[in-house]
Amino acid sequence: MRTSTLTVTLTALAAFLALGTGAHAYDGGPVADGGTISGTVVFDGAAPAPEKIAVTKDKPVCGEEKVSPALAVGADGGIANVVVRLTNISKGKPLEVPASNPVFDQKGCEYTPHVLLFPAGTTIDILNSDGILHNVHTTSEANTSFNQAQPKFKKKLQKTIEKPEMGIKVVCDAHGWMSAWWISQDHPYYALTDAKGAFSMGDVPAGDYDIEFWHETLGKHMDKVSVTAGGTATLTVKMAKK
Ligand SMILES: [Cu+2]
Repeated sequence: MRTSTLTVTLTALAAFLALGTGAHAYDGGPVADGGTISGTVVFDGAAPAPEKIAVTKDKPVCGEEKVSPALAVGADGGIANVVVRLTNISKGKPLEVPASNPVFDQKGCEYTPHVLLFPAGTTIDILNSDGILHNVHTTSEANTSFNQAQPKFKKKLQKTIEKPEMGIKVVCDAHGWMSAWWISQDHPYYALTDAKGAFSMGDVPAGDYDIEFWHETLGKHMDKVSVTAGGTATLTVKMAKK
């Protein structure tokens, strides 16, 4: 009697703990006859002029002026650097850490790329292509934040981001205009819009999905998309200033 009560209690406790940690294992494997989700994210309204920032330090390397990378709207209204991801997928192609590390470079006192997407567990090669001191300062919640100086002789740092996290902000305390975002994923169905606002993700199992669009200054937009076997679902999404 006492043993079975304990067993029931422990089972309930285990279920409670699993809920409490938000554990939702993603199940990766072969996808047969998957579909594609592609589309464009466009700015709703007249495209704002790119914001310019006067350089106050290290001008021989950084230049006189920088264009803010925060909101880049192309000629046809397409918005670059929008993170697109499915939010309710639990099964599909495997999530694999890239065979070669993604590169995050500091060149001309700018980060390239401005938004970097990668699977959780990825090691990032952080380069300093400038002959001056930068520091890499991240603000994380799920992962460990770090703030590391990268002098001109330290051409490469490596950091592994172990856990999924949407939106790790990266800044340089020496150059206030430098900023970037790292997005660490818990499944492989994500994409980043290009300079024309276009994105595409493939091998999506047929089904109905919630799809999220996130931009650092425009916020979040949620939508729904239905994928058929071997088909292509096309979305056009508008995002506006909040
Ligand atoms: Cu810097």
